[in-house]
Formats: sequence, C-alpha cells, structure tokens
Amino acid sequence: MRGFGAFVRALAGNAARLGGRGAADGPLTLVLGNESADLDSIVSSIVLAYALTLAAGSGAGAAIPVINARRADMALRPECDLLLQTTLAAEGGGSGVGDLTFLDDIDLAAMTQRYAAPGGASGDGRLDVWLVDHNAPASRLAALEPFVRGIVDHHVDEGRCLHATWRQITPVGSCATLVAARLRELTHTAGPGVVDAPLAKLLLAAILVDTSNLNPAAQRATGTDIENVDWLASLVDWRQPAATVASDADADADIPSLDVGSTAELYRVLDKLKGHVSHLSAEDLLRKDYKQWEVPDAAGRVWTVGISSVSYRLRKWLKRDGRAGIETAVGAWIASQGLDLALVMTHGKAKEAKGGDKVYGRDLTVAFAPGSTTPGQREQILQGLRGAECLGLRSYFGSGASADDQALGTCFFAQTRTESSRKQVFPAVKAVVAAVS
Ligand SMILES: [Mn+2]
Repeated sequence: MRGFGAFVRALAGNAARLGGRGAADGPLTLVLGNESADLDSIVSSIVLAYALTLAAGSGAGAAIPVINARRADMALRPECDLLLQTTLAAEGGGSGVGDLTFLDDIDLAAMTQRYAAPGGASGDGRLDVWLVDHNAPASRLAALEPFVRGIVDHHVDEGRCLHATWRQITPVGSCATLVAARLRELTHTAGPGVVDAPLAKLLLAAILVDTSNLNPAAQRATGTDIENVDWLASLVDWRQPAATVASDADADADIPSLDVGSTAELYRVLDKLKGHVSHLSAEDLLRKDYKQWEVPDAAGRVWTVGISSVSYRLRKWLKRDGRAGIETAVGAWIASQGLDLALVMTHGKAKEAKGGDKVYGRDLTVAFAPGSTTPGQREQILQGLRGAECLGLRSYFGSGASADDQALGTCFFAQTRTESSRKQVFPAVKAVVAAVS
C-alpha cells in the first residue's frame, strides 16, 4: 500500500473483510475511536489505521478504522461529515463516508467469539484492537478488552488494558497530535509522500477544533500540538486569495466549504458547523456527544454514569424547552440508557448581559435515577461535586434552589472553571462516586 490515497480507496473493501462467516478469520486489526465519535476520534482512528498499515508493510491486510457510533449518527456531526467527504473525495474514495466502517457494521459478539480461541478460529487469525482517543473500551464494548493491543490517547489513564503492548497516553490538546507525530516519524523512513495535502488538512482540522484554534485562553494546546500544527499547515494546499471577488462567491457564502486560505478560516468553518445544534431535539442534544462508564463506589455498588457534552448554553436551552422540558428529557435519557447518574455539560459562547460581548462559559446539569439512588447517596454526590475544585460550581438559579433541586433529582449549576472539559470532569465525578458509602 502506497500513500494515503491508496489506503482510502481500499476502505470500500473492508465491509467484505468484516462481513461473512469465514471472511474475517484471517488476521484483523481494528482501530477504534471513543464513543463520543467526535472529530478527534474519527480522524485519529482513520489516520492511525493508515500509519499502522504503512508500518506493517505490504504483506498484512490494511488496518480497519472503526467509527464508534452508528452510521445514522453522522447526521448529528455536520463538521465531521464535511471534512470526511472533502478529504475522501480528494483522495479518490468513491463513496466518501459510505466506505467507512461504523459500529453497526460489526457483529461484535460473533467476532469476539470467533477470535476468542488462541490463534483465532481458523488457526492463523488474530484480532488486534487499537484504542485511539480513549484508553479503556466503552462499557458497551467491554468484550473487546482482551484483544486490545495498543493505545494512543490523551485522556487520564483509567489503568485498564495493562496487557497492551503499546500504551501511549500523553496529555496533549488533541489525540490527532499524537497520531500526526507518529506519522511524521514514518516520513523519515517511508518518505515525504506519506502525508499529502488532504491528509495534512484532515489532521490539522482535528487539532484546531480540539484546541479552540490553539487559543491560549482555552488552555488546551501544548507545545506538541503547536509544533504539529505548524508542520501540517506547511503541507496543506491553501486557497490563494482571489484578486477580485467574483459575484457568485456571495451567492455560495452559505454553503460551507473547506477550500480555505488559513488555519483560522479552517477552524472557523468547522467550529460554526459544530455549534449549529439549536435545531436538534433534546434527545439528539444529549446523545450527540455522549460517553458512559461503570464506576464502583466505596460500598461496592457499580454506578452507571453518563456524561453528555452539548455545544449549547443552558440559558438558550431553558428559553427553548423550559426547565420542566429539560428535566423530562434528561429523565427519559436516564431511563433509556439505564443510568444511575447523568451529567449534562452545556458550553459555548453567550452574552452575559444584554448588549455585552459573547463570553465562553459552561453550565453543568446533574440528574439522578429516582429509583436506583437514595437521598443520602444523592447528597454525598452533590456535596462532592460542589467541593470539586476543578469544577467551581455555583447554583444556577441562585441560593435556596439547591434543596428543591435535590428533591426533584435534577440540579443546575454554573461551572465557573470553564477550562474543565469532560476530560477533567469525568475523573472528578469518578472520584466523587468512588467515595460514596
Ligand atoms: Mn480527543
């Protein structure tokens, strides 16, 4: 396999390799992003699969990137859809996103059973799973854990999959940075043709989105992110500024395009698409960027905890659906996912006061399953969260509201530590739940 274009054009054959009985008994390498299936995860899984394929040489079959979401869920991620369609088309991938493998393309139970025997069912088959942008399989995919061979991630180490032979967990702004760095090393041995212009833009886009365009105020980007952004930006074919503005350019202004002239413009187009969520139903808002964990407490009980990240400020959502509407939607989400504890992180830019500038902020909504938690446990969790320094929670509706909230099972907070994303919030929640007795 030579070049990213060849890798992209071979994606269409992956369905057959995963498909029928017997077809997948040979060695198989899957590269899986995290269950939020955000841009970073999708890009990292595609590009790490490419890097592994290059490194393995021509003898082995290509590693298969697997998007950790259902195919239909791509409709909730217009920024991913645009970036992937553009990149895959530029590389000659005929069906674009249609050629990618999604969770619903794989019969996980059948596959893990087939490969469970040492050496695989056919004797020479072996299933290797690489996790990117997470370091422990989602609870729904726990059956994959014994097959995890490698990890490339930038989250807090959950201490799982210690048997993996490659375990790279580095706190940088974007997992795509780690994948880019790995690819950059490959250019030393495999030549500069390893990274072409569309691939550079693909990686660059993921890093920019995850680091808010390397904005120091967001406190995401590290030196490694900045270094790799510089390198990738030098490889992209940027649109040259036009001498005169053609009249039909104005007519096309509403159709987003990634044919842009700078990193700032690339970020702006994708960030705008990503933030376009106000038309989504409450359920779609909750499931769009969602992760779920099993967390044991001090009494030995296992809590099912779900955290939704929503690019929509609570103030706007309250105005649209009302407090009761949000509580009903979160309650239905808790029931449908079988959660004990649900957290909804709403974030984005909003005006603090009429006529003022838009300021980036965060809110946190905490809700419990009424049947599976006791008032005492809820109190311990809320107390723990209020005391968590990395959150800086203040009651959203002012003092006195929290007692009512607790009886209802839903609490609304302003999160004053706005730099804490789910990467910081989940470890804090995990520690609070672990202390419940
Ligand atoms: Mn990430």
